Amino acid sequence: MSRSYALIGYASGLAANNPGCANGPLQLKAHTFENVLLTKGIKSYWQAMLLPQPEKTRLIQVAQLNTQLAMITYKLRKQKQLFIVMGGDHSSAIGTWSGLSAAEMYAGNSIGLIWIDAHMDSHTFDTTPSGNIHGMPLAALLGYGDDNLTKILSSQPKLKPEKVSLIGVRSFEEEEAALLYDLGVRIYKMPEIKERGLNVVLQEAITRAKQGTAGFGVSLDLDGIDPNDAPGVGVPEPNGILANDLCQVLTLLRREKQLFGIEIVEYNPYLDENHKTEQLIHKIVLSIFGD
Ligand SMILES: [Mn+2]
Repeated sequence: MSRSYALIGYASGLAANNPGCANGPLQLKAHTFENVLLTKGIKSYWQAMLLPQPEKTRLIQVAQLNTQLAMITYKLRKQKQLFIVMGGDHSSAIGTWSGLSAAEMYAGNSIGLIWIDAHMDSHTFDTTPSGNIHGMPLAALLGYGDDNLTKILSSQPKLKPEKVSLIGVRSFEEEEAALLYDLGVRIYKMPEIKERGLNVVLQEAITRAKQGTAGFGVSLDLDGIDPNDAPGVGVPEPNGILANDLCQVLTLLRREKQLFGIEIVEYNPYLDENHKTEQLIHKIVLSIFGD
């Protein structure tokens, strides 16, 4: 086992309804996340801990932070270095996947993405009821929304809709659904997951993400998981994916040489119960990158 993983903390909750998730990566680092992973045979190191800087508007703060993040994942991909981004709110996806996509774009390649979430995260400023940017990252990556969010490292859309799958959806607004269905993003809502099984669904999503692409990533919003199993999130939605089921099927990713990096977001330590969500994060990383 010689592989090691670059850890990047996105210590910001500026784009969320509850800013406490800013402390998620800081708490993981304070509790020596890298040592916990090492006891499970996974080598990692902290590459960066990104903190928001004072700017005129929240939008500019989020855009600047994600530009920093994109430059990091861009470089890591060029070095063929696998990474784990720890949020922070889900606006981090804009930076994480803009960087990865830009790194492949110049060679004419695209990337796939598997997005696990209770929500669609596909609003723009024209449709959002809350104004929270963490409800917009998937739209931004597909090329829709404010230029500050859609043009990071490249003016091109960062994702091709037919290479994107959304898993675990159970709460969304009509405008988001209209955008994603029009574009042809594959959406697996909870009834389909229950009917066909999470294993089949993830296998389909992996196939979609890697066929005709250079490789793919996974963006995991912890609110995709049932709140009984992952209470430490800002926007809990009942009737989610069971943590045990998820960890079991995520082991499908262990054999995937085209998996370039993952992102685990919306961990809010203030809302956690006896470190349940924190320990689940350890288990998720082990499921994906363990032996
Ligand atoms: Mn999300």
